[in-house]
Amino acid sequence: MNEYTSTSTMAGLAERIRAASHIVVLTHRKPDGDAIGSALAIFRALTPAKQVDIHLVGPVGRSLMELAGGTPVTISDEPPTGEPDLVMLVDTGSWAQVGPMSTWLKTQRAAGRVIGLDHHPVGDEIANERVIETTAASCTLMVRELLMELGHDIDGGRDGVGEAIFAGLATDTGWFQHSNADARCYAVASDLLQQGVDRIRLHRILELNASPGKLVLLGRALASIRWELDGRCAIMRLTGRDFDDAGTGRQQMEGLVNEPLRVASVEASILMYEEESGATKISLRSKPPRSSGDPFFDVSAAGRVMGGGGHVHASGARFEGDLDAAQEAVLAALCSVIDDG
Ligand SMILES: [Mn+2]
Repeated sequence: MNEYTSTSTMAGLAERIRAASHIVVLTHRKPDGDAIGSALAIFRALTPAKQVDIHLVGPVGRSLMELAGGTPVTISDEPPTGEPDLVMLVDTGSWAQVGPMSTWLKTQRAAGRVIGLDHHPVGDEIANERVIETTAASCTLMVRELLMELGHDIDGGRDGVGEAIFAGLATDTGWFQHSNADARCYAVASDLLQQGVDRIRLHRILELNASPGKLVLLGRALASIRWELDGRCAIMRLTGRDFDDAGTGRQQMEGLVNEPLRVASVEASILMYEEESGATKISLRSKPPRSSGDPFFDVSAAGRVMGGGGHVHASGARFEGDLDAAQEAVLAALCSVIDDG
């Protein structure tokens, strides 16, 4: 794998945007708050001066659609129609994550039209020019910098650029709790609040907006916990039956994987669920070390062992096999990367 690092600068990307009149914004499939926040911020800042199309591969949860508000988004597995002169890929740089957009993106890459902004440590050669900042708490922080480079003010009003940036920042840091919520993150959050961003409204939209079925899933997930590695790892599973009973489909699992981290002994929490295909999706989370320098579970490394990836404390993978086989594989992957000191 080539090194996944910056091949351009914010000024370089800004130049590409200045020269463009029709921009398509893409992100990873199953977009989260940061992915959508990044796309919304770009749209809100650059229109109507430019034509911007946000093209998402779903599913997209209800709360994220509410976040989008009046900003138009297309949700489709089919590639965009029409020929943009620039494609912006945000919050991912991985072929696996763009799914059904891959073929279309390859033709855009061949035409030299793709620029990328990402804060993940692992990715592929998709963007012709990219800026990668793995220390950025959210991709929306990077979008903010790019927009400021372009001379845009960050408007804090309802359905404005600031809301979109704050939404990505808040959701990617677990509302400013995760280890990635550094001083820069808090400083930008403070600036956005001063611009008038309504964090109470955003919290309600993003975090207090579930259906009753979500609690059914939470109950099933908690009831399924198996304690492994002397109680340092909790593994939960959700079956197709659980999704049927909850009436949620496989769309309302945000946050469930974090629940076992409340337990003192737990260093890593894993949520596995059955896909319709029979494969198993796996989410991994871990606690930061007690003190800096102490050992912790690097779930990004564990995810990579399984062909997935992510951040050191939040990652994911997909396993071709049932829940029992997936559990065996993910535990083996986790054990292979534990620094037991
Ligand atoms: Mn992100």
